[in-house]
Amino acid sequence: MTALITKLIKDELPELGFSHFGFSALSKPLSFEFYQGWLNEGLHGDMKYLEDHAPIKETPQAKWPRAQSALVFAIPYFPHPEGKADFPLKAARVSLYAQGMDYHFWFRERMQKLCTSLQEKFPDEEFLSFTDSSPILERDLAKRAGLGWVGKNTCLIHPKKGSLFFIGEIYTSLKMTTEFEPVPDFCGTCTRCIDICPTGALLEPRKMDARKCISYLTIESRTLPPEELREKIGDWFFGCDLCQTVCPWNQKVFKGQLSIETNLTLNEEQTQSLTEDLRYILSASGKKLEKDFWGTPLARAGSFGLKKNALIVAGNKKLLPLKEEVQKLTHHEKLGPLALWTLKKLASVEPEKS
Ligand code: B12
Ligand code: SF4
Ligand code: SF4
Repeated sequence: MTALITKLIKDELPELGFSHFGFSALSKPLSFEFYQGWLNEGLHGDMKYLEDHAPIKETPQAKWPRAQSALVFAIPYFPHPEGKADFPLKAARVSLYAQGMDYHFWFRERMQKLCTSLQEKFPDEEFLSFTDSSPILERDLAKRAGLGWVGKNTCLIHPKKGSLFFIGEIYTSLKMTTEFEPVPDFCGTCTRCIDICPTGALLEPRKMDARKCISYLTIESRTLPPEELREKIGDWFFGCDLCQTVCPWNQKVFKGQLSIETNLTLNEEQTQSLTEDLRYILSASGKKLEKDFWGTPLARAGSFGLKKNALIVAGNKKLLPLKEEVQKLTHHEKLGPLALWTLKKLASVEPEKS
């Protein structure tokens, strides 16, 4: 049966865009105690749902009683497989995974197609597809299914594919016999990811303080970032890729295509494009932003999140032409204090009036 399923998946693999896959029995995650300790230390910040998910992550059958095994899939996001032709930003720095349509929709749809084929072959069995948002410790599961090792940057890395891929899984009532060898840890003595992280979010190998991660601060958090972290966010408008782009395993796979500049050096034209991007974000209505970013990961941040990120980048890049737009936000109920911070940064470059 395992051979039959492997063939079925392999036949559909190229069409569905999966780069690699594996199987794992569905049992308590090997790193569950690590996860629980991480939560106990409060390193998840405001992501309260990660606490609520813990019991189901520990015992998947508590929610899905028939589930016995998981088929685990990876889809690379660089280059982005589902681009958006009219992506509203030209120069603002957006992490690679977000430069297209939101994978929560299209990745699941692709797995759903596979579920339909599997269901036809095994009508009495159950097949359920998930990616990201369900109570599943996905990196642990993918590691057990042989999709890669957990690097010191906390990401799952494959020696031939790098780490720029999403993870998704199909839970099934079928009992699969695992035939995938675990991928050994190839980090060795390297510490490049820990060294480059601008905010010091990687506390030690494989342990992140999410409250300090730029991805958390620009995507997940619904509050203003602490003042001491604002400068460190640099020019990242949405997410951050540095601890992955610096990784030699990604450098090897994506030769010369990945930036490791903590702050991009922009020429005059690029600076103007960035200014226009941020002017649009700072002045657009919530409705307009919602419409323009619909279906992309940026929609998750909402109008508050996008304007918050624009204020930080405007301040860090000292974009003086945005002064008027920033000024208007000083009266905003939640963004006001941040707009004042940005104005202070802009004042430091303003030529003195005689
Ligand atoms: C919350 C979350 C975040 C948080 C916290 C990230 C983190 N590192 O914990 C924030 C918002 C910061 C984030 C950022 C990003 N995320 Co995210 N995120 C998640 C989510 C929803 C839960 C992760 C979680 O539970 N974290 C808690 C920690 C403790 O668990 P973990 O990192 O998942 O895995 C740990 C254990 O497996 C453990 N482990 C495993 N084996 C072993 C063995 C030993 C001995 C030890 C000690 C530990 C250990 O080590 C891992 C690292 O601590 C998952 C989806 C999911 N359902 O799992 C996506 C997920 C992890 N994110 C993903 C992505 C793509 C990103 C970003 C690249 C997006 C971006 N560019 O901005 C960044 C990457 C930053 C980074 N270095 O991790 C992918 C990762 C793909 C991959 N190849 O690894 C996932 C799987 C989503 C998906 N379905 O594709 N994310
Ligand atoms: S994504 Fe950026 S901020 Fe987060 S741990 Fe990696 S380098 Fe640090
Ligand atoms: S940068 Fe080095 S230490 Fe970090 S994940 Fe890559 S190989 Fe491992």
